[in-house]
Amino acid sequence: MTAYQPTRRALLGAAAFAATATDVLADETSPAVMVSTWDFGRVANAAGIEARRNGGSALDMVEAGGRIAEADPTNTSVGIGGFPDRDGKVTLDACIMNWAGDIGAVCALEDIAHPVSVARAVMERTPHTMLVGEGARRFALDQGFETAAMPTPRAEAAWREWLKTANYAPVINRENSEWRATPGGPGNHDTIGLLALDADGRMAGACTTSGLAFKMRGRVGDSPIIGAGLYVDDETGAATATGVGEDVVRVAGSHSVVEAMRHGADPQAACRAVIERLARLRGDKVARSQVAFLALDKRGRFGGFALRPGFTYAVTDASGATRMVAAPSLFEA
Ligand code: SD4
Repeated sequence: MTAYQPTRRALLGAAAFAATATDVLADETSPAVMVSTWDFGRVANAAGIEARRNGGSALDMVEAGGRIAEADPTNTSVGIGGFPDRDGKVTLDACIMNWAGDIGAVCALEDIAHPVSVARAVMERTPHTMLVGEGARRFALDQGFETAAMPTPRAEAAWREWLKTANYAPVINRENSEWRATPGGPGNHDTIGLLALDADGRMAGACTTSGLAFKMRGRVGDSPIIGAGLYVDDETGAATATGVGEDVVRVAGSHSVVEAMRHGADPQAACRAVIERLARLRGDKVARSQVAFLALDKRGRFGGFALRPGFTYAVTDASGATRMVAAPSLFEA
C-alpha cells in the first residue's frame, strides 16, 4: 500500500476533532479499529473513535461516522448535500449491520437528514430489514427523525446545468477529484462505507449515499443492499463497497470479499480477488467503471483494492491515530 499525503481539506476537517483524534500517521503495524472510504473517511473515523471512547459499540461508531458525512452540505454524494436524480429529487440510500447479523436499510428516502440512523431504526424498531421510498419516509417522520430541505442550492444548480445536456455518464472517482481540485472549498464529497471494531472486539458496518448523480428516478445502487454495499461477519471480518453500484451488485461484492477472507485471504487480497472476478465477468463493459472495496478483519488487518486508481480510504487505530491510504488498482488508469 502506498502512503498517501493528506490534502489540506482533509487536515482541516480533522482539526474539528483535534481534541479526540490524533492527526498523525498510525504505526503501520498497529491494528485498525475503524476504516472508511475516501478522503472524507478521516473526519468520519474521528467521530467514530469519539463514540468508542465514550463507551459506544461498533454500531455507534459507524453510525456516528456516517452522520458526519450526511450532515455536510458540501458533500454532494451523501446526505443533505447530495446531487438529485434526473427529476431533481434527492433520494438517499443507507444500510447498517452489526456483529449479530442484525440489519437495517432504507432506499430512496427523501427529505430526511440522517438515513444511516433511519436504517438503524429499521433494524432496531421494526420486524423488517428494509423500507423504501414513501414508506421509509413516513416511518422516519413517525419516529421523529430530523427533516432537511433538499436539494441544496448548489446541488440544484448542478442539476439544472446537467439538464442542458441530460447526458448520463457516471464520472469515476468524482468523490476525490472535486475534493482535490478545490482543497478546503465546497467541492469535496463522498459516498461513505464505514467498518469498525469496538473495545469488546465486535464488528459493525454502515454505508450511506445519495447514489449516482442524476440517476433515473427510483434507481437504487449497491449501498443499501446488504451483501453488496456492505457485509459484516463477526467471525471473519467486514467489507464495504464504493463506485458504480450496478457493478458491485453483480458480484454480491461485499459478501464476496468477506467470503474470500473466510477462506484465508487477507483483506487486501480478498478485495483484489473480487475486483478481478468483476473484470473477468464484464471485460470491456467495466472499461469506464470504477468499483472499489474496503475490508477490515477481526484482527484489525485492513486493505482496499479498486478497478482504477484514485480510491483512498482512512484507517484509524485505537489511539485515534489516522492515516490515509491510496488503494492499489487492477488498471493503471
Ligand atoms: C451507488 N455505490 O449508488 C453508490 C455510489 C458510490 O462512490 O459509491 N459512489 O452506486
